[in-house]
Order: sequence, then C-alpha cells, then structure tokens
Amino acid sequence: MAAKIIDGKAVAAKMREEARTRAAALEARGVRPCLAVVLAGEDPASLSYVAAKEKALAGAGMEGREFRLPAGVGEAELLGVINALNADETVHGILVQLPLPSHIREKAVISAMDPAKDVDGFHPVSVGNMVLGGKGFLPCTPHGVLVLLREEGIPTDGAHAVILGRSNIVGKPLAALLSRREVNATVTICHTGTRNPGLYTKEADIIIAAAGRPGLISAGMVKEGAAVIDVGVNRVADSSSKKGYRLLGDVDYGPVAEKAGWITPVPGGVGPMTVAMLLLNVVEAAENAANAVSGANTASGARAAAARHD
Ligand code: L34
Repeated sequence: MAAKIIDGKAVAAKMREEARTRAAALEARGVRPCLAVVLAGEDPASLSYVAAKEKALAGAGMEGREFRLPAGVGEAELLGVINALNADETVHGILVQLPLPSHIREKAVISAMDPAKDVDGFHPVSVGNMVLGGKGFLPCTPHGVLVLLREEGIPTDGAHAVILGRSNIVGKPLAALLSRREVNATVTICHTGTRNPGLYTKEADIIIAAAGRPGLISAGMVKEGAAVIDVGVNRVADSSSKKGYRLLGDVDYGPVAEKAGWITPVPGGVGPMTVAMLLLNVVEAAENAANAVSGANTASGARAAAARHD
C-alpha cells in the first residue's frame, strides 16, 4: 500500500488563515501584532527560516521587526536587546533564532525573555507549563506535528509513538505532548544512546524522526501502515542543484512511502507547520496583551492586573 502524503503546506495555509483573521480583529482594536525576530550571525539555514517567518507574518497582516546582530556579538549586548524587547509594549512576541553563535549561552538568553512573549515556548516557565498542562505557548514544531496528526485523522489514542531525537526544541517537548491524556499515545524516545532503534520503530504506529540524520529511517524499520512524520531538514551538498544543496529529511522517503500509511514530505511537510504555529502564538500573545490592557480599565480588570504584578 502506498502512503497518504500529508500536505503540510495545505494544513499550514489553513492555520495561517486563522492567524490572519484573528490579527485583523486585533487591528480593528488598534493593535498590530508584532514579533521581534533576533538573529545573530549569518547561518544560511537560519537566514532562510527567518525570511520565511517574516514573509508569513506580513501575509497574515502582522509585523516582523528584525534585529540583526553580528556573529561576534557579546552575550551582554544580546541580553540587553532582549531586556529592551521585554519592556517594549509594541512588541508582543520575541523569537531568538537558534542556533546562537557558540560563545553565547543559549540558556541565559532564553531565560532572559519575558515568558509572556516567549512565542517559541522555549523558556523554562513555558516548558514547565507545557509539561504540567498549564497555560503558556507550545513550541511551534512539536505543536505543528500534533496539528498534522489531528488534521489527518491519524489515531493517537493508545498508539505507540516512537520519537527519534531528544532535542529541547523537538524530541523532548513532543514526548510530553504526545503522552498528554487528550492525545494518549504511549511514547518511546530513541536517541544516540539507543542500541537498536529499529527494534522500537518496527513496533511503532507513529514514527517521528527528529534526529537530523538523512536516511536514518529505512523501510525495514517501518511497520506496514504506520504514520511517518519527518522533522529532519538536512541540507546535503548537491552540485547539480542551483542552490548547491538538496533538502533531505531523516526518512528514506521513496521506499518508506511504499510501506507507510501516511508520510510527510521534506520540504512541504513539518517545516511550513512550524512557521504557521508561530503565527498563531504571536497573535495569541498580542490578544493576551490587548485583553490585559482593556481589562485594566475596569475595576475587576484593575484587580487582575494588580494580581499579575504581585
Ligand atoms: N528559535 N530557532 C527558534 N525557533 C524555531 O522554531 C527554530 N526552528 C528550527 C531552527 N531554529 C529555530 C525553525 O524555525 C528549524 N526551523 C524551521 C523553520 C522553517 C522550516 C524548516 C525549519 C521550513 O520552512 N522548511 C521548508 C523548506 C525550507 C527550505 O527550503 O530551506 C519545508 O518545506 O520544510
């Protein structure tokens, strides 16, 4: 059986449309949702992802305000930028594109952000709330994967989901989200310390490949009819392409597509969802800020605002 190819672009377009509608409603209240995009250095992949995010923001009627810093920027200077953005009421969300140059401590920078503006969901407070099931922004790529599963009608209740990769931005949060009661999957995480990942993937109803290793998932590792979600975005040198590289996922696409029940392509699968979920988080951050201001103009709102500052 050939797999159903999941059209991430189409699902992402639907999510972007929702963001656009909600942004227009805010615009009518005099608030233009604004994301500050901080990029240190000139990593080519980061440059292209940031460009994709800014284009999508503009398309949804939101502002992307770019802060470009040289690769040699000091940590203190970068922290200064974050502090200024925290204090700027016209900025609703802050995104620091990763990876940062190696002399900068990612943890220090992410922790400096106001969690209310953490639209990437990377701040320790956001991660804590995600794990505990509280309020806060969900990280965009894992949330995008969840929405793809839901929109495609892929059953998760009681399903065995095997994640490959334990990164802070994909593997770890996905494990927390997939094991939530409302998703109800049984989760296995494979990583570089796993002796024989195929042992687990062969049993999986859902495989999520987020290891950053092209070709990691071969057809022999996949159960007939499984859903295969490819989070890998590997740039592989290719002189025959005009860009000089080819984009490959972590999945050996052709052979796996013959065997799987569903598969996401690369490009056009999870990548566009990451961008779309970011737009939804930005519009939500702006809604929260606008509601806090209008709430503060009423007596109960003033009490709520005072409570928030305790
Ligand atoms: N702070 N850093 C922060 N937040 C993020 O959510 C990210 N990530 C990852 C890298 N660093 C980050 C992204 O935005 C990866 N990532 C990302 C974003 C967009 C796409 C892929 C990864 C994407 O649009 N991919 C397209 C193809 C792009 C191309 O041709 O290069 C796709 O169709 O898969």
